[in-house]
Amino acid sequence: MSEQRAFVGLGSNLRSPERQILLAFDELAVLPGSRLVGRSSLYKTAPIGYVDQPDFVNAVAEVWTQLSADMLLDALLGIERRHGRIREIPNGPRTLDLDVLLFGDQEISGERLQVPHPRAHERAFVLHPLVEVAPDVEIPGRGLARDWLSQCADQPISRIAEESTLRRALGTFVELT
Ligand code: PH2
Ligand code: MG
Ligand code: MG
Repeated sequence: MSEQRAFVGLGSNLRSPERQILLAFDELAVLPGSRLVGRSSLYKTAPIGYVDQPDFVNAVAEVWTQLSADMLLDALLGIERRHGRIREIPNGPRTLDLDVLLFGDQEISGERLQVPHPRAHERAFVLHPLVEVAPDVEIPGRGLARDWLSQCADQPISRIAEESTLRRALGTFVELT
């Protein structure tokens, strides 16, 4: 079975964002037909787009998967639902957002899925964790992800801690839903 190297963006700004992200990593680790091979640090980031909302916690996961991009998206939407995601304001506050950022070198422009994520290359909250887990990764059609970092230097972002450190600090989790 052939595997694709996919990158998933994680974001949360409601109901203990750090815990939402760490729990989502655990759920990504048991995705069928997939291997979670990389987890970025967690980053605190200022909201981009709709700005009247709390700061986000963002991260990126590297997943090698036998799923199709569509099946991966379905699995991610399932995880979002389990975190109580309710879609109200577009780009507004959310308990958990999971986006397919990259799927191998594929370019997909469907109704429900656009890959590479159309705004990935212009967002610090995507690029910093992405380059942390995959320093040489390319965004198809855009070139090296790291070469875009300087263009979003004005977007506030700070690394909170490595995942393992945060886990120790926050302890064992109870289900959030
Ligand atoms: N997600 C958005 C819109 N704006 N801003 C930050 N900092 N982090 C996000 O994950 C984010 C955002 C839409 O998905
Ligand atoms: Mg998003
Ligand atoms: Mg999304």
